[in-house]
Amino acid sequence: MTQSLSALIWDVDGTLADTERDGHRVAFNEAFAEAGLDWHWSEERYAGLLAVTGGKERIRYFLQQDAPTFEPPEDMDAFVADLHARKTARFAAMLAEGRIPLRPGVERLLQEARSSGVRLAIATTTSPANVEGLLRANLGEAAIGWFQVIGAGDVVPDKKPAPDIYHHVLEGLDLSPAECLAIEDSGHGIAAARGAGIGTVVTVNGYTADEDFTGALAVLDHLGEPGQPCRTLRGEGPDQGLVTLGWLQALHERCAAQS
Ligand code: XBP
Ligand code: MG
Repeated sequence: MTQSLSALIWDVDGTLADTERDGHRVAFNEAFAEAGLDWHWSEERYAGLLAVTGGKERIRYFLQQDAPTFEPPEDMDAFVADLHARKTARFAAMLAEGRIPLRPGVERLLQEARSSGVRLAIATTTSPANVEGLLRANLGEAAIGWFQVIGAGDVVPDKKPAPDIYHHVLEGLDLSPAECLAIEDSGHGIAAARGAGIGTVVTVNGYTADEDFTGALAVLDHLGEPGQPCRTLRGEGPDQGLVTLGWLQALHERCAAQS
């Protein structure tokens, strides 16, 4: 007997919203300027830095790659933590100004899930404050409560592509991987979800379109809206270019039947 779809587990950066190029990257650069550092992450350089998940980890990776002789004014942990806190404050301001909208189809699908009793959760590398800020700015304060579990940031030791954050969320939901589907945008993301045994639908973005999505149930350019159909890049896509809850439930059933 195949299990029905009980929960949708959402990634945040690149999935709920296109946050990297015009959000996090800009906030990092503003934080560097605020700290009196002459560093600047261009769109191209940031593409390379996305090889590492986690903002603090990404600063360290940049230092290793681009400024190996850089001597921080204080111990490196404190320096990185301070810089990242400045960046998070800048990002929060951008969110509050409404500069980071949700991607096509996200709000529609969240509402469909809510009205059908399919549970919602989040599995992300970014900090909890960024998740709440994004939801609050785009859907209102109450939307934070729509998600039964918000697994974010440093709550787990190893970040994506490690499956830890998905294990954490499954535990919080008290569900098995087979009862869930994940929605992700990146190679690291699908590796994490698949590592936890969760079927995954991918919506790519400008930074992730060419990444490795081995094992994806479907790879799309977004979730689609009436009048703005999504394109199927790999696997089987939804009719009329609209990812609906019904389509996800059918996809989940087919995938459960095959496994
Ligand atoms: C993607 C990430 C995050 C963000 C920056 O997260 O790697 O680190 O780039 O956010 P997701 P922080 O799992 O949602 O795709 O600076 O808060 O880490
Ligand atoms: Mg992502």
